[in-house]
Amino acid sequence: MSEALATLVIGNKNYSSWSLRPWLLMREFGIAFREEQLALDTPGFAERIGTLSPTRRVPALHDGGLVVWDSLAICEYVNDRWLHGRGWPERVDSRALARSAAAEMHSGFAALRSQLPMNSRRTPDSYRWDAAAQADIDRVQQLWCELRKRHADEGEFLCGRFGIVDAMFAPVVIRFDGYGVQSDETCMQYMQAINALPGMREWRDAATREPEVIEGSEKRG
Ligand SMILES: N[C@@H](CCC(=O)N[C@@H](CS)C(=O)NCC(=O)O)C(=O)O
Repeated sequence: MSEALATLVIGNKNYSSWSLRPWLLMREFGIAFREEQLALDTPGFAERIGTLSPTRRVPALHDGGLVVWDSLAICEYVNDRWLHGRGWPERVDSRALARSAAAEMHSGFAALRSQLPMNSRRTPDSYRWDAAAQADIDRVQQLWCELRKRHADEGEFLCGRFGIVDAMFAPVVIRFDGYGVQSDETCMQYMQAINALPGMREWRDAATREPEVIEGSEKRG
């Protein structure tokens, strides 16, 4: 008997930056899964989420009887369950750096998150953010440049080939695009590599077609 597919519970593709991370990882590594989408900030979300996620947040992954919540924990589970470690770089030094960067993304950059929320439909305009958000942007770009320089001969992603660390930063690429954040050549090339991923194109295409509008996220700018 064939094994039932895992189900990834996600939010709106246009807005749910946390959902994008494990979704992109699973897509890019060719893992077959079902997705269950709940539109954020709707009565339907409030009705369903309690049975699907212990934190009442997305993403959550259901695999057999197991529920895994939190984007980074899901990426780690995917890595253990299906990727046999390929979600992180092979070399121990690169693996440590990839994990440091992923953890920094997961727990930091509060000003960037709140002032430049992900919105794939957005195009740059006159909206400007404060110095705290700019400091977050500078730090992200410094991190990207350092990792790209170190792994320049190994591939076009942060630590060479695409992995969990890139999935963690993929929503930042959508933010930088949408708000017109100035980037140097190295960061631009990295952003192009992320945007060229088939999974990223699929996510962004679907995001632009979604009808839901969340006022707080659209109004900014
Ligand atoms: N640290 C969590 C954050 C998850 C999170 O905040 N998800 C948002 C959507 S992007 C959510 O579910 N919001 C619904 C709510 O708070 O009601 C993760 O990494 O998965």
